[in-house]
Amino acid sequence: MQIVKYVFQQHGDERGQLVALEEHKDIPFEIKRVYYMYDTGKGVTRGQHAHKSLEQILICIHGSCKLMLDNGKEKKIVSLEKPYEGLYISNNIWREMYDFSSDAVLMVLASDVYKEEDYIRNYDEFLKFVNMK
Ligand code: T46
Repeated sequence: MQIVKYVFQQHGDERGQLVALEEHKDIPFEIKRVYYMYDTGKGVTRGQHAHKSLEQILICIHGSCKLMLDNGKEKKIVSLEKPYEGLYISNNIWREMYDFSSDAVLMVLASDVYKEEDYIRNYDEFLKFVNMK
C-alpha cells in the first residue's frame, strides 16, 4: 500500500507561516466539506471504518496523532505532526486515528458531503467489500 503524504507550500516570513490549499491544485479533488476534531482524550481511538467512495486529506494542524491504514491486505502506521503535511486517504481504506496529543487538532478535507451510507463500519463487511474475504 502506497502512503501519499503531501508537503504543502509554506508562505513564511518574519510574521510566521501561512499554508493555502486550493482544490485540484494542492488537493487532488473538489473540497465539498471540511471538519476537524479536538479535545480527543488520552487513549482514544477514532475512525474504525472505511468509506465506499469518499476521498480525504487529513492535516494535523496542531499537535500530533497517528493513523493506522489498512487496505485489507496490508496495514501501515503513519504519524501526522506537521501543520504543512497532508495525508491522502482514498476510498476502501480502513482507518483508525489514535495517540492524539492533548493539543491535537485534526482537520479533514473531504471530497463529498456527509453521507452515512458511504461508511463501512464493520471490519468483516470491509474485508468482503475489498474482496479479501
Ligand atoms: C473519517 C475520519 C478520519 C457529522 O454530522 N458530519 C460529519 O461531516 C462528520 C465527519 C461527522 N458527523 C457526526 C457523526 C457522528 O455523530 O459527528 C459524529 C462523530 O463522527 P464519527 O464517529 O464518524 O467520527 P470519526 O472521528 O470516527 O471519523 C471521522 C469521519 O467521520 C470519517 O469520515 O474518515 O474522521
